[in-house]
Amino acid sequence: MNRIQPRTLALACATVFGMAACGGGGGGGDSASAPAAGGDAGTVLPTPAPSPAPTPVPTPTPAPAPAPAPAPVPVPQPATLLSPGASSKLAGASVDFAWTASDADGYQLTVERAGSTTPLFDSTTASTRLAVAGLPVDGSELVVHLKTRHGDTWLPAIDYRFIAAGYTAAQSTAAAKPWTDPIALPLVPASAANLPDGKILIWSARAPTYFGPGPESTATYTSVFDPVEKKATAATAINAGHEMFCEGLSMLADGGIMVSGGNDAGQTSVYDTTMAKWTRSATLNVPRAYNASTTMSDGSVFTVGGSWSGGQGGKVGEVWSVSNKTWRTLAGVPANMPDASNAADPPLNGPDAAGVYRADNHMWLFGQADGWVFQAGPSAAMHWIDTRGKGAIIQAGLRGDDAYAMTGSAVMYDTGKILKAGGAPNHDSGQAFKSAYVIDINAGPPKAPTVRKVAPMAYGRTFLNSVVLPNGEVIVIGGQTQPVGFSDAYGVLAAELWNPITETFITLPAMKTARNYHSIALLLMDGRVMSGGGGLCNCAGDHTDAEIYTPPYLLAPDGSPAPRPTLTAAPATATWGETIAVKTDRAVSRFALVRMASTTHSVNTDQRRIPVAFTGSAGDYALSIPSDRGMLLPGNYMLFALDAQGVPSVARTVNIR
Ligand SMILES: [Cu+2]
Repeated sequence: MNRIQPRTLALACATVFGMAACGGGGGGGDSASAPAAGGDAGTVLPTPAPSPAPTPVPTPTPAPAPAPAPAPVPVPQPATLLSPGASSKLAGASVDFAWTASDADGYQLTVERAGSTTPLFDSTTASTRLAVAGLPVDGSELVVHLKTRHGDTWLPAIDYRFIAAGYTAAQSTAAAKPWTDPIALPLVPASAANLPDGKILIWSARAPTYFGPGPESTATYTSVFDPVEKKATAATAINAGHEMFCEGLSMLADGGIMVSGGNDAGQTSVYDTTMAKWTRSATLNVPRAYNASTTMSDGSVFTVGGSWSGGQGGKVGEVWSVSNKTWRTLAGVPANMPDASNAADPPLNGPDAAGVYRADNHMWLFGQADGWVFQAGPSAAMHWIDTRGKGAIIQAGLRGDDAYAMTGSAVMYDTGKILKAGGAPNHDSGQAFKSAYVIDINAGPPKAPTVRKVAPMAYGRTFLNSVVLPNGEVIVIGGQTQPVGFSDAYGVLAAELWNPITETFITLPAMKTARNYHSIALLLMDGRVMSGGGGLCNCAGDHTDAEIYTPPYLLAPDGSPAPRPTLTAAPATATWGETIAVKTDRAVSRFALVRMASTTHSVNTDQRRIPVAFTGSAGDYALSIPSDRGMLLPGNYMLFALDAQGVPSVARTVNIR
């Protein structure tokens, strides 16, 4: 280094060059400034003469020589993913992952489904790229862990999230035959319910294709449909003094099916699945039809609304007590309120053009814990209903910018998360809505839920049916772009499939038959979906048949039937908070409970899909049954296992109690 002694430099400045400015050099000791003086430390300067003697310059304290800089120790750096771009949607089942080199000795790439620790792919390499094949193409969420090894040390993984590619055309739109041909039934299934053996109980009204006055008086025609054999039993007129048509429907804790109200308005009937028999239950305090009902966490049932029969207005809430088997009126839960009260305290009823006759019909009710019920619509305002004591209605805010949406649908596709789709401005008129919303009630009662508007359906639909699949997807089926009762006009034949990760719909192939007013749809134990009925009018709109849809998740990417995991052992009953042992014939990635359901008139307050956390591997699993009785309502459930590709097993029936 060109290091100059400060004193030498100072003298040189003062005595030889007389540069006052040079004085500054004396105070420093900063070697960096020294060369600016231009002096050469090795030059011998001439002795100055004559006097005066130079003023001594104070000797500055020399700065300590800095310690030599330590040799840099390289800090091992983790590799970072270069492609695909983080959070992107993958292009297909095969993806090339590439990352930075980072002077490392090796890398480990692991791909998992979100929420699962069963790897879809797991490999180490010295290369900075890996081709991964066989990833799911169901639009689900995937997590990629990239680990880097320096010598013997693995650095912590860096995690990336991706959305799996969506279904291939062969799965979603070009499947060879996703819908069965229409399967003949002995009646119009205007109502239907899952039975614990996988069959479907269906019924019409006092005649197989007609309701209302007639010589059969109060009979109801019923049948049992076997979706595997594609056969239904002959229609049987059961005479429980109850025309179970346009009724409230709820699945009870023991799997029984409760029918409240209907065309003769005041009766309640229960189907006992063990005895395969209908029995008369307690009479309602308020006769009603087009009411909705929901089971609650203690097994009691709440119903409200229903001015279609038994007089208009005043269809106050009632609770059927599971302990004393009678109905109790809730004075604090009116189904409709005078218009004057509406602005500040919007009521349960909507502003239907037909008045309260329609406006208090078909509410979307979700039973919760401790006597609470969430009412998601069809009114624009949502409500929490407290069924304890005399009952109370608590405002839960508006459903975003959504309007009153009569005969739309609302389905709980994940714990506390509800997809609302479609509906119309009136029961019998207006253009049906395409819009969809996600409502999250996980904050619990009486807090207002969060609401997000999500991408709409391709078609406006009213009188539609929505069915949640074990993977959280929701199929919307049928319905009309304008409501016209007992008619195939304006019917939408193409179904749509909603993805809960991307929150978008894709359009599915069309069924053969319009399924509008008085149609039903239900999930089957084998993961397929039944769509049937429509009409019940002794007219051209009658459809005494059903079609069964095979959703894309049951197909391999090439459209062929996908290999399915099998649930080989599961208990028949389970209770909240319990850990149950379950066996499968291969490794699986997810488990879900889907509640068995009853449905009529686009209303299905039973179905809900509750994912189940688990531990274990390779076919032996311990499932943690959720402890929230309000989310996991009592009753029969379909337990599904889903493999890494998202293919569901055939379900096993588990009664939660
Ligand atoms: Cu009806």
